[in-house]
Amino acid sequence: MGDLEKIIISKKSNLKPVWFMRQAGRYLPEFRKIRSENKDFIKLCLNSNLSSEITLQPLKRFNLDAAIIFSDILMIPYALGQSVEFKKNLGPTIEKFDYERFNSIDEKKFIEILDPVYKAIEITRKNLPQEKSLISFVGAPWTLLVYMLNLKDNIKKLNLDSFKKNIKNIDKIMFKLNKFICLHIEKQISAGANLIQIFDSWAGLIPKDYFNNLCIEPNLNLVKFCKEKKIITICFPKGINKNLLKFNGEVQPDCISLDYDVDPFWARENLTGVALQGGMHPKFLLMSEKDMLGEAKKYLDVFRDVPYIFNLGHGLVPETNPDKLKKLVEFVKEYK
Ligand code: 1CP
Repeated sequence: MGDLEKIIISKKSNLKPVWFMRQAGRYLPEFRKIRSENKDFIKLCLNSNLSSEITLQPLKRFNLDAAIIFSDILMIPYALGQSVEFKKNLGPTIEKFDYERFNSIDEKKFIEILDPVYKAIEITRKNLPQEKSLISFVGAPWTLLVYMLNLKDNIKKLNLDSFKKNIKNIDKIMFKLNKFICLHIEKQISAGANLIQIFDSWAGLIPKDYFNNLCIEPNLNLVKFCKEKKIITICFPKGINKNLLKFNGEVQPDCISLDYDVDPFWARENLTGVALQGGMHPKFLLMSEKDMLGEAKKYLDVFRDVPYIFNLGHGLVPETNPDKLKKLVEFVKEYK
């Protein structure tokens, strides 16, 4: 068992494991090399050997406690019939949602399309030392919907009365998404992943009146499913700030990943009975070493006596210098 699982299950505070969101990514020259030779991002995610190699790249450089499988939350919409394209520096472009096509995909077809992801997990687990954890992940239903239905720019136009009318078949879409996200979780765990992070990266966009329906309930459904299967969960509902108190009380995941807007002192006092992770702003890795380590010390001091996994408040940015990251990992490892 890796330190991540130990800390989450036994709520020990003497271990301070470390890993980073987007630790496999564009700030690493060895990733950029593979990426430049593989222009189609989805195809790259579906190349089990390369995806496994990319997953392990940061662990060759840094003394990290976990690997996170190189994939994307948008693999689910892709397997549910929507084509996805990643244009340089633009983020993902997704084909217009087609309900009939979405509805026509069954479990067999879905698993067939995503099988290379499960193979990549198998290969990676075999090549990863026993004491290192392998994290798999999914996007939460709301965050997937933001991409699938292109909601990011239209969010202000939505209001409580119009939402259900505006988005035809929303209940059916949510139902099917939940089912297929659970399936993807289960298949990733069977393939050898040790825990699941649920990314609700756009939870902060949810209008207040929908918070229960679109954040609490869908995350609760996923966490309940995982608990039944004894799967460890880390939830990352980004941007909900003090609503984390309600989230923790009602969803009760094993671990909550904090974003950079959450006050760490507030989190320590208010988010109890749960392991905590992350929080430090990724921009500190672009500052002087003194500023970066000073901020890291702040988080380590605040969470000294609680179960805490060192990480950031969001993913590493492409401008991050790998040597700086190495210093940060060493600092966390030496912290007493
Ligand atoms: O052009 C490139 O090289 C692609 C950049 C890239 C990478 C390296 C994308 C496109 N996805 C990934 C991998 C990825 N995505 C991982 C790999 C494991 C690791 O962390 O090292 C993970 C966990 C994700 C998850 C993901 N994808 C999230 C949730 C986390 C977050 O950042 O909030 C989201 C929102 C996505 C969508 C996505 N995929 C890629 C981009 C640039 C985005 C975000 C676009 C946006 O801001 O809307």
